[in-house]
Amino acid sequence: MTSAAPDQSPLVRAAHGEPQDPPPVWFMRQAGRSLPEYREIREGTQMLQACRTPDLVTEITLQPVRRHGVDAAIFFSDIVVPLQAVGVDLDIVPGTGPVVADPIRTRADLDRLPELTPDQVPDIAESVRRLVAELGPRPLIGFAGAPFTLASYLVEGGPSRNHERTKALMHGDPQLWHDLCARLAQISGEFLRVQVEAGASAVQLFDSWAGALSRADYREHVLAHSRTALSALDHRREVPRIHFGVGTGELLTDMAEAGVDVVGVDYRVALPDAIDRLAAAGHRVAVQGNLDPALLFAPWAPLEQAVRRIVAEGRAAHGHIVNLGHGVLPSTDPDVITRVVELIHSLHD
Ligand code: 1CP
Repeated sequence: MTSAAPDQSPLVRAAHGEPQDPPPVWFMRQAGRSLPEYREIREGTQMLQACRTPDLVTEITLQPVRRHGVDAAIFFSDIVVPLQAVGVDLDIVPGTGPVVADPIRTRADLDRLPELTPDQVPDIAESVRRLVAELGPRPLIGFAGAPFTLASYLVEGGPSRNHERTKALMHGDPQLWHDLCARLAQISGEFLRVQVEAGASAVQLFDSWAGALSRADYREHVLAHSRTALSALDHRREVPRIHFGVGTGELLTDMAEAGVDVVGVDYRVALPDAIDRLAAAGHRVAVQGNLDPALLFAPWAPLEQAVRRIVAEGRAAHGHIVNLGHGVLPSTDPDVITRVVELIHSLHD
């Protein structure tokens, strides 16, 4: 299934606009609570502690690759790891997500947020190097959170449905907002650069909550900062960049402007519509997606039909990477995921 080197792998080729037959497949949140072996190895270790322990990061990243035979590994970490590395007092609370002790809402708060330097994350480079050695021809996807999504956690102090304090800051003090996002673009870009310099073959920038924004707000307050984060990799243009957000059907063409090779499509948008929108706006980019994660709970017949449809629809794109439209849900039956991977790998044009 995989060729000699990760930079020649189906995933990297598809990301650079060369359609693959069958298309490569991986799943957002493929590591994690859906796997019994993950629950077992995480027992007694806090999430952030696990993310900073190379033995655990290596093992947890490899678990879904071994079990499902997916075409890429995604580095086991979290978008808030670099924030903690620069000194932000935060925790990942089980069942909730990231919680920040002192939210950032004023200029004085921002002054407490330093830039990220590689010496703050030597363990990240170490984990990536070990993984690349273990994975052989299979690519490792590095990742980071985009400035808007990181800002939302820092300003709200934790997960948020409406992002109201974040939007209040964006509109109430645009200068402070831009300065905050510029700092986060440095942190995010540096976190990506560390992973790529250590051997990651592709990256994904998660702007998970960008779908909460209007196009006007996205373009005025967010897009340039995501572009800055990705520009940290401009010297390594052979490393493809994937950009994903939830509920971003209205923003797909704007997100494509951030300097990306692949646009992630969530399950609310039909893949042909996403492909048409991107092409009509003049973007020659690949697409990733977009099976509804809840369909993994449906009987096999409708699930198989949906998978076959998505693979067929993706053949019209400048490269297609099969994925879910958001992450694997924790109670998903892992055997269903394995079966979906086997099906995709059997689908020749
Ligand atoms: O103890 C646990 O198992 C906690 C659950 C968990 C896990 C497994 C969290 C807390 N993070 C992670 C790992 C993680 N986070 C990965 C692993 C690699 C893989 O995909 O296999 C990745 C890519 C992330 C990235 C991440 N963290 C995002 C972007 C992706 C997305 O889902 O949109 C976001 C938004 C976060 C924040 C976060 N961390 C954890 C949770 C539960 C959340 C979301 C909280 C919220 O709803 O706001």
